[in-house]
Amino acid sequence: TNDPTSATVQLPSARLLDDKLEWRDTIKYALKKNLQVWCWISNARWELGQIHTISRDYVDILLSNGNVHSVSRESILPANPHILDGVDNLIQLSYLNEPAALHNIKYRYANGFIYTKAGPVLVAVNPFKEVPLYGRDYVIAYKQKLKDSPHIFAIADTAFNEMMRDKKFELALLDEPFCVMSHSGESGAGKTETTKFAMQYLADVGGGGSIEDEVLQTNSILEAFGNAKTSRNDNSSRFGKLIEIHFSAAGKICGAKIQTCKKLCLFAASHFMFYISTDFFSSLILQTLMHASLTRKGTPTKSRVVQRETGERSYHVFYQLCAGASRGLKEELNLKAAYKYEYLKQSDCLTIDNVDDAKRFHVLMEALDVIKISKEDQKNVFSMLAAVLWLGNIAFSVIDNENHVKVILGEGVTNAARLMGCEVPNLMLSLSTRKIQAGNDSIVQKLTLQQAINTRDALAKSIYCNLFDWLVGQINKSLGVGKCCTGRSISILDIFGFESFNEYAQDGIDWAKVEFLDNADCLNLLEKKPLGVISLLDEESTFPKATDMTFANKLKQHFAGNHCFKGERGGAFRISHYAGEVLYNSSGFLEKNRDTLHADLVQLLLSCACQLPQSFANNILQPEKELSRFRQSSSFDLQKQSVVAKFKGQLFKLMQRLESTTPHFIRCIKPNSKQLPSMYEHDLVLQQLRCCGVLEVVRISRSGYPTRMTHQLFAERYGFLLLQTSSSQDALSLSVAILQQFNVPPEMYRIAVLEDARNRILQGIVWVQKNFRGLQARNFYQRLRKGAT
Ligand code: AOV
Ligand code: MG
Repeated sequence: TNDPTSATVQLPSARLLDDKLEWRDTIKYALKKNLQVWCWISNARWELGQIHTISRDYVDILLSNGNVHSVSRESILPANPHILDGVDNLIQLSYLNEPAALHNIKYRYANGFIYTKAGPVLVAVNPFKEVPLYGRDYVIAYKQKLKDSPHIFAIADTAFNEMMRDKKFELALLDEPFCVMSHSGESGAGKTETTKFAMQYLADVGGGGSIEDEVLQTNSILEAFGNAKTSRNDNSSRFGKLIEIHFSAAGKICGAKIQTCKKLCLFAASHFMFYISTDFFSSLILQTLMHASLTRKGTPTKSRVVQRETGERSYHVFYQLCAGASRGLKEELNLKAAYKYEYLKQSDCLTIDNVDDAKRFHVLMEALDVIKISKEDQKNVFSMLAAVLWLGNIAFSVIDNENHVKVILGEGVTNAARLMGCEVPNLMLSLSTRKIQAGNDSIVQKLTLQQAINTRDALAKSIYCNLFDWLVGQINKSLGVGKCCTGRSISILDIFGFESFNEYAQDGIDWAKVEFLDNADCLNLLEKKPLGVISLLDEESTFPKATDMTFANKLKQHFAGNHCFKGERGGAFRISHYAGEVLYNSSGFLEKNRDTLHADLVQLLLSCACQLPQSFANNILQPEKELSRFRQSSSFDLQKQSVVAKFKGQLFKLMQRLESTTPHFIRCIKPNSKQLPSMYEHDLVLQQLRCCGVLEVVRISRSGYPTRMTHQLFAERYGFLLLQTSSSQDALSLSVAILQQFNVPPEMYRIAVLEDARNRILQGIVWVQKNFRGLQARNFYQRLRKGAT
């Protein structure tokens, strides 16, 4: 044949992966027939070779350099025939093992195909350069179904069509149909960019109204305020967002809503495990969120405003404002260059290569205009940013030998006070003293240097955090979904990426062992009431005298015999999570969980003449007011909601939402850690594929018979191999004759259900999936799918 390798016998893959013996038989069979058999040899990394001879324990392999290598049978895996190089979907691979999947993705990447399907998941490998895949021509090609190669546009198109179809056919059954595109991936893998491409596509197919431009412009605002340069990504999202895009009955964009979850904190995502079934898609979401949360190490993202690693920046908007504000605005805010501000200069990184902050500031202002944020509100926003910067320049001097301090009267405090609209002495007092209630009296306590610094930083962080929330609120108001409640929407989830691969590696997690385990024990450890980690954290947070150490000791005491828990020296402990064991350092846990702004500072904000600080204070006070109303009306005495409890609530809602939708998963892959084009680090990619379970998805979503050909194609392709001309000419008989001639045992192939019957059944499945919700339907769906192939 022209391509002898293509005649490799196809075997049921699921068995192949587990059953090496069968593969050996196949090798012998193929060698006897003089066919080339390719395999992967695990040297330092997987290498492709050709099997020369096979003996009882050893296999001789011909390597590409011409050497023959003798290896043990255990150290090789079957390789696919070259005809399968670069297939669109990993499902199509005959042999689905790690080297095969890696090779396929790499092969495609090298040829400019950054997208590959892995069963239902779209794998997107970051090109780290502009690629000509997103022009109008591509949009049109996908819209008109002229192209069907894997692409984010194809996913967006499917989501759009599903959404339109649902409403038409299943109006009565679904109250709120919507599709989700969910991203996962390491920091810098391309989630945010992919989100924007998906939005671009939807804005195009749903365009024609006036609002799609506004929807797209939200990205500039959210990125300015929510993204920052980190060591892994120059434009790293520091918050998670769910963007809902709403459509009219005619399929035109009519509004949008943005939900953010900035407070992803340490354990929160683990809570998810409690709510979700073992359903595979949920597991993916879970993994995504869990990674995200674990790697934050409990640092709420707002802390970036006041502190971060060297070489990283605070939020883009600060630098943009300093670089791009007009002279008038600069004078009004008494704004200096970025390097004059302690909060900005401390990490030794003020600019980003190839990024013009001043230009970005103008883009931001335009976006604010488009979203219809009034000029006055814009100025208020900038005042708050400047106030935060000036707060950072406030210094203290020690006044006694107990390390108590007073605020140094200088530029910092006068500018901050002016911008916030409060009295300078008030601000000075709030930053250096604290009122404490003792019975009916209140005592004024002086703060030590460290306490004063913490207080100042807490105020700065709180202002920034509230400003962000306020902005999101304004955006949502402006994009007003209320006006067009048709129930048709597509949501895109763009989380922030996890960053601690290397930390995981240090912790000695063997990613190969990560499987979809039953994690009930770990859940119990975290969730159980009143003696789970979370309950204990909440409880400890309410004791004024408790410290991180007392919390850690309590855990050690309670979980001494628990196999998911391991106490470490100091305040550290380990938990065996779903994905592996993670080391936690409890320092800062209690403070972060309390996450409250001291009452004195709330009062300070409330006393401000400016509108924003006042509304921030009211925002902070609001839940407390509601709670006290609730307390009065209820027999339960609720604790003030901790961050964990609050976040759990948020996530639960999001989860419910996700459970009731058709999810489309996009898994972004970072091909190298240097953010460079055309560089493919094998091990890095493999780690990412492993830890998100891409291979498992493919294995599950394809049947045991990976290579599917129509009878026609099979007969055409292999018909000439027939030694005897068959009397019958129909494709099916020819195919069977070929298989029989080559002694392919019947259990190795199956005459597939006819293509159109398959399609009919698959359509039925879609119908089933849409009409029943929850696990039952999904199980049913999976069973049906298996049956159909
Ligand atoms: P992330 O969202 O996954 O990281 P980004 O979407 O910010 O990652 O991507 C990082 C960088 O990779 C971008 O700034 C682009 O330079 C480049 N990039 C990504 N996708 C593409 C693409 N399709 N075409 C061209 N360049 C791309 V984080 O937010 O840090 O997790 O928390
Ligand atoms: Mg991002």
